Amino acid sequence: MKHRTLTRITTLASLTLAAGLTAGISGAVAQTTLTVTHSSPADSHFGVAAIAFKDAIEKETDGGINVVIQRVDNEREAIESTQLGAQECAMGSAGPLGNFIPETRVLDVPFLFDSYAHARGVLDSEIGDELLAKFDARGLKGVAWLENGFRNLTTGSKTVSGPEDMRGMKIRTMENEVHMKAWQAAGVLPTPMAFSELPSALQQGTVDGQENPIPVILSNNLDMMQKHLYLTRHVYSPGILLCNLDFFEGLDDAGRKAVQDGAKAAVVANRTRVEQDETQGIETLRGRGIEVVEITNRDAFRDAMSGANADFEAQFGADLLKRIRDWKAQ
Ligand code: EAX
Repeated sequence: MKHRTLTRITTLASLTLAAGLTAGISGAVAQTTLTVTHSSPADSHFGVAAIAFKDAIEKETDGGINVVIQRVDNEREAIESTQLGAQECAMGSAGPLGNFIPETRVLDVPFLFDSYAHARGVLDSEIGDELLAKFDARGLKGVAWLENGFRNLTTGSKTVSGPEDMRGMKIRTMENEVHMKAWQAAGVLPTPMAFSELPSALQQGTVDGQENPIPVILSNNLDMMQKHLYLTRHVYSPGILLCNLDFFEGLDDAGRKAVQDGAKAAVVANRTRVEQDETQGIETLRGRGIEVVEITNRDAFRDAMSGANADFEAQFGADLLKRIRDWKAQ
C-alpha cells in the first residue's frame, strides 16, 4: 500500500516537473503544482479545509500554484512522504505527528484542554508557534494547526458506566504513544493502528471499541459499526497542515504568502465545520441509532488516566504543561 501511494505521487511529481521544465523552455510562465493529501471524506472537517486551501491559493496566485487534493489512506505515511519530498503538503489529524516532531506530543496529553476555546487559544498563541518552529529541523514546514476535535469513546457490544468498566478492553488508538500510555494507565489494552484499518477491526471485533471526535465518527459513519457513544471528551486532537521545507522555501515571497493565506482559510473552514458537527452531529448520530451517553463523571475518567501524568511531566516539563493548562485569553 505504502509503495503504491508513493509511486503514484512520485509519478505525479515527475510529470509536474517535466511539465514545468517544458513550460520554462518554451518561455511560458511555469506553473507550480502543490499536492496536498488528507485521509478524510471530501465532506468532512479536513475535506472542506483542503478545498478552502486550494481555492484561496489558486485565487491569490491567479493559478500560478495549482493545488491538487488527494485522498490517501494513511496519515503517518503522508507525513513521511512529505518529509521525503514525494508530495508537497499534507493535512490531517496530528495523531502520528509526534513520531516526526516529538515535541508536539505535549498537545496529546489527555484532559489538558478544557474547551475548544482553550485549545484554539493555545495553538494560536506563541506556544503553538514555538511548536511549529520545531518542524524545520526535520525537513518540514509547520504551516498551521488545524483541528480534529475532542475525542470520544465508542464501543460495540460492551457498555461503560464508569472507567472501571474499560479495564481489560481492547481499544483502537492512533499511532500515538501519549494516548497509549494514558489508556494503559486506565487498564485498557491500547491497540494502535492506522485509521484505514479501523473499520475492519471494528467489524471483525478485533477491538472492543475506538475513540474519535464527532466530526470523524460522523463523516466516516463509524456509528454503523458501534452501538454506544460515550461523550468522554478525554483528549483534544489537533490537526496539522505541513509542507516539505525545501518546497516551501523554494517558493518566491508571493508563493509563500499564498500558502500561508491558504492555510488561514483552511483553519477557518476546518474550525467552522468542527463546530457545526459538534452542535448538530450528535443529534444526527442519535437519529441514526447509536446510543449517545453524556458523561457526568468525567473526573473519574481523568483520574483513571492520571497514572501517566508523572511520566508526562518528566517528558514535557511541568512548566510547559502548566503554561498550557493556565493559558487565558489576553
Ligand atoms: O484524521 O486516526 C484517527 O483516529 C484520526 O482521528 C482520524 O484519522 C481523523
